Amino acid sequence: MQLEKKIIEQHNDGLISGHQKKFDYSAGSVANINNVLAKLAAFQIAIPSWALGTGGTRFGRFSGGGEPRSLEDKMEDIGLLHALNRSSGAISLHIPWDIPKDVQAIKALAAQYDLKFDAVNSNTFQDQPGQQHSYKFGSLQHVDKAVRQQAIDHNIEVIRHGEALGSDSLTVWLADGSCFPGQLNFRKAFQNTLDSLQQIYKALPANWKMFVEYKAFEPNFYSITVGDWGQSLLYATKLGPQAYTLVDLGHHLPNANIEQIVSLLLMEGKLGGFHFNDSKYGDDDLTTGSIKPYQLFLIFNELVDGMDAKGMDHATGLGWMIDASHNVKDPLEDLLQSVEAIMIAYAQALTVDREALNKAQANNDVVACQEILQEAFRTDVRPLVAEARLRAGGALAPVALFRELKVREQLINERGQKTVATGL
Ligand code: LRH
Ligand code: MN
Repeated sequence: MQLEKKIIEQHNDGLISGHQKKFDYSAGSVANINNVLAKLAAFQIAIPSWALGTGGTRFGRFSGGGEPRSLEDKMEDIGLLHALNRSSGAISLHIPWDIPKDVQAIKALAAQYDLKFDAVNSNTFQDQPGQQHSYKFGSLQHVDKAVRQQAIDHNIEVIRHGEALGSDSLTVWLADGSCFPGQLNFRKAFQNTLDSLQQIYKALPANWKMFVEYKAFEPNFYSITVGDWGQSLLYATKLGPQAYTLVDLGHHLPNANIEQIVSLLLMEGKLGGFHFNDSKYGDDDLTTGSIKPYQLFLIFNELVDGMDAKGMDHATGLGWMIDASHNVKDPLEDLLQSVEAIMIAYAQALTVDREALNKAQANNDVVACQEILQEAFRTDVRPLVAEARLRAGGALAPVALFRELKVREQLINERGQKTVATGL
């Protein structure tokens, strides 16, 4: 379903006067408004190919219908999101869930929907049909060299798929670890994993990055071999300059100070990118900003401060990706809400009065520090995000238009009620 420009213009015409009032008011309190709008327009968030269908848990899965049947359908859905909000201009593929049958056709489709290929993701956390060695007891950490080699070969194959599509980064998330004390020799597991990652690192094209994604627990529940930011940083540092850490917001133990982790990884030049989502307990993969919007703002506050300190371009300096799973929401509406929450947190961080904050910090004026930060967090920047979207040809109210057009109903008519998308 390709969204015509005139449909979006008609939608905007109906909302423009209300929007203009709100925008004029908000813009009035923002110092460098055109710079903020330009940065918002340039900021693109990659949509995970594995999160366009209904997710589920071991207790149940409740499909909403009209799910993508193929990579082509997935690109059509992301193309629709991008047409609505002009901030979803990239797709992150997961291999083997999304192996392109016809690379040239897929690249042509990407151009048609104005989509780029972000990081490609390997998968050594599931056994594929006909696979010689099982990953039950791990992959790159495995005690058996043959299993490790199988996993190394898979990651190199993923790089080749990415190269063919024009991607320039590989995300390696390992479920490897143990479920019981005594099951694993931590030092051998680390060394096997490092040796294996070094084999994969050697296969990286010169301009590629490798993102080492850490996670505290699940599906192993006693230890994970890349279990936290420190371990991921250790691997990335030992691997070399093309290796970085990847921060999935849901992969931390309760109450972890993620914004502090982000500021230090950025300072060290070893922060590669993000998997945005939200959670209250574990790796819940909920809508970004739906549970802890202040934490999301604080993370972007550290990102803007740290990237400016390094002279990094906000839009291209790091990998901006969503990683979510939709149990009760329409997958596309959920993704529209996640992108909106990320853009709002970024816009709020861009409006922080950094000079005043630095001065207050230098004076240990704790109250003033909080006042300055929360002034930005409590500023309604939604009209700024909407204005950037409007100027980029997007819809003023993406979720409302998605519903007005009865997109899900149309997809169910086209694809059926029972289609199941590959992915989580
Ligand atoms: C692991 C993870 C990883 C993906 C998977 C789909 O929890 O966050 O990034 O490979 O989800
Ligand atoms: Mn992730």
